This record gives sequence, structure tokens and C-alpha cells, in this order.
Amino acid sequence: MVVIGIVGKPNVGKSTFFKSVTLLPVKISNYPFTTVQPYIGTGYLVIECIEKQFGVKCNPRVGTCRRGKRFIPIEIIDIPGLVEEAHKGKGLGNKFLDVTKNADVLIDIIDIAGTTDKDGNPVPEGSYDPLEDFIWTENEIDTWIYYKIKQNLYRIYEKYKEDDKKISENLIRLLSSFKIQKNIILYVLNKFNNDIIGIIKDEDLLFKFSREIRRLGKPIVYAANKIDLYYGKVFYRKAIKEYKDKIIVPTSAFAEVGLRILDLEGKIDYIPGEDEIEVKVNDPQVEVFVDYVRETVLKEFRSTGVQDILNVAIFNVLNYIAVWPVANDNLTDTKGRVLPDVILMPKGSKVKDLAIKLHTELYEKFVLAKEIRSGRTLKKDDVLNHNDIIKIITKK
Ligand SMILES: Nc1nc2c(ncn2[C@@H]2O[C@H](COP(=O)(O)OP(=O)(O)OP(=O)(O)O)[C@@H](O)[C@H]2O)c(=O)[nH]1
Ligand SMILES: [Mg+2]
Repeated sequence: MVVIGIVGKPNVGKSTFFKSVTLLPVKISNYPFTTVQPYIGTGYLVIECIEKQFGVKCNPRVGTCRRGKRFIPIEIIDIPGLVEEAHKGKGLGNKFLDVTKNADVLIDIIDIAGTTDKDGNPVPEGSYDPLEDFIWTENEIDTWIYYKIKQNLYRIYEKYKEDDKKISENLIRLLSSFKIQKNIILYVLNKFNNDIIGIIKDEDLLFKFSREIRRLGKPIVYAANKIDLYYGKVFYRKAIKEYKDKIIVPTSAFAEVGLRILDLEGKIDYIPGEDEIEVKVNDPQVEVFVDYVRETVLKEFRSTGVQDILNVAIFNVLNYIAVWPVANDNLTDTKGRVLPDVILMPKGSKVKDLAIKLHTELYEKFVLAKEIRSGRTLKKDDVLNHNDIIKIITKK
């Protein structure tokens, strides 16, 4: 499954974000280090289901489909807050950064309203400038990866001395265990003239190398959270001007968690990512909350941003595509379920990658595949496209 890691300073709304996505009952409060251990849960990407295009009703094996929106499960990790110099053991988050080894992409939650100081203590709204948080949290993560690479590379160097081929092989193995793709490692090595020995012998170069590996291999997307607050909007406008190279999505995890719970309780009708909320009960408390969300978030941003950032992280930053495997031309699997699965794959994946992912037998007995929409026949090395519907034909 695709994995998203949530990182950031204490008290910025990481657990609120996590809860809104997973609906797990994690602890949330307005003081730092509320979370003291990592949590792992399931969240969902939401995409347009292709059922409408074919005039059928889908029958998902996992996840759901609601009003034509298909929910695809992904994994989310929430960790304790990071403080500056976490890599030296300060705070709590450092101990748990290793958990994010399994993440494909990171969401750095920023308290964009400046309601928390550098260590996550509550302060009056707007009195702390959150723009610097974009920089040092990234530095902490870069430094964490740098130390991991350094420790291991020194050990590998001790063993293989000047044998750069063996060192590179071991480096690839190490970084693969960090879920960093081989083609990215090779690309970065190439950028550094494939001089792995030179990198090992020069700390500055090693840091730059590690940073580049992190930038490409474990990209960070920023959630400008607490956007519902007045200063959230002020600092958000500053942040997008200042950091044009960063992907920043305005979010209100607070709004999203409330909306999702009310929806679950049947008090409102709300589909994550949408701006239409239908209130279904006569309850002043519900109305006050929904009005607050409409006024402070939806009016300007059209969504709470929580669903958007998950989708952006996977489809725009990681460049994944969604593929629909089926067993028959009428879009069913062998049990007659319509469009039973949606599989997320990196862009550039081939038909054989899908076959391997689905079942080794599909790969071993692969004859050819058919893309149902176009009727095209595909060979195992043909590249998949977003929303392809793939039927794999095997030998008996
Ligand atoms: N106004 C507003 N408050 C929020 C939002 N998201 C979170 N909060 C509040 O921010 C405070 C901290 O939320 P948590 O989710 O516990 O923060 P955290 O980052 O997990 O904190 P630690 O676990 O201590 O690192 C709580 O009082 C939340 O209600 C938001 O979008 N808007
Ligand atoms: Mg927390």
C-alpha cells in the first residue's frame, strides 16, 4: 500500500489531521507532545469512479464508492512532534522518525496561523511567524536521513574499502529499505559523478548528496494548517509568495475532523474534498459548526484541503496513476464484482509490474493484456496510463 508520513512541530494539528483521515480515536489537545508514540491507520484517496462512463455500478473489494467517488485505501503514519535539533535527540519525534522510513511521501503540517511557538507551546494567534517552520523541519528530516546514510556508508566503506561498485550496491540496498527507488538513487549518484568514495570522504558533499536523495526519494508536501483562523490566511499568502518552489496546500484539519464525524453520525452529508454540505438534522450546534467551516474555510478555499493534500501527494508529487484490473470485458472479476479494484502505481509502470503486483501467477503465465476502454492489446513491457482498465490473459 502507498504510505504517507505526517511530520511537523508539536501542537500543529498532526493528530487532528490523522484523525480526520483515519477516524481513529487518537488524542488531540492544545499542548506539545500530546502524541508520544507513532500511530498507523488507513486513509483514502478519492478519485472520480469510472463506473459512470460505462453506465455500471461498481462493487469495490476494498474501500467504497459514494456518489461516483471512489475511495482508495492508503496508509497514514502519525508521529510525535519534531523540535529543532531533534536529530541530536531533542524532543520525542526523533526517536520515531525511523517509522517514516516506510513512507513514500511526507506531509509536513505547519501551524500557519502562528498559534504555537517554535517548540509547540500555545501562543496568541499570529504572534509567531510560521514561515521559518517550512525550513527547519525540512532540515531536521534531511539531517536524519544524512545520519542514517553516513552511519551505514562508513560501515560499508570499512568493509569494502575502495571498491566503489560494491559500496554503491550496498547503498542501493540500504536506501531501498528506506523505500527510495533505485532509479532515484542512480540518478542522484550520477549527479555526483558516481564518485561514491569522494562523497564518503567529504562530509559536506555527503550532506548535499543525502539532501538530494531525500528531496527526490522522500518528497515533502506542506499543509498550511489552521487556515480557518484569521492569521492562517495572512501567513498562507506570505508563504506561497516566499516558497514558490514548495507545494503548499491550505488545510483545516479541525474542520475536516468535525465534518467527517458529523457525516459518520448521519447528521450531515459530506464527501471529503467537496464543498457542499447538507445538514440533515435540526441541531443548532451542528449548524454553528457548519457555518463556521463555510465562512472561514470553504468560502475562500472551496475545501478543507485535507483530501486535496492526500491526492496531491500521491498523484502530483509521487506521480502515481490509478489502474483498474478486471478479469472480463464486462469489467468484472472472476466472482462477478464490477470494477473490484483500483491499483495505485508509479507513472511509467508497465503491464508486467501490474501483473506482479496482482499475483505472481499472473506474471508467470502472462500471455498478453487488453486495455478494455480502447480495446488495445498490450504486451508485458507496454507502459500503463492513468485509468487504464486492464485484463490480463494467461496461459491455462
Ligand atoms: N483552529 C484550528 N485548530 C486546529 C486545527 N488543527 C488542529 N487544531 C488544534 O491544534 C491543537 C493541536 O492539535 P493536535 O492534533 O493534538 O496536534 P499535534 O501536532 O498532533 O501535536 P503533538 O502530538 O503534541 O505533536 C488542538 O487544540 C487542535 O484542536 C485547525 O485546522 N484549525
Ligand atoms: Mg499528535
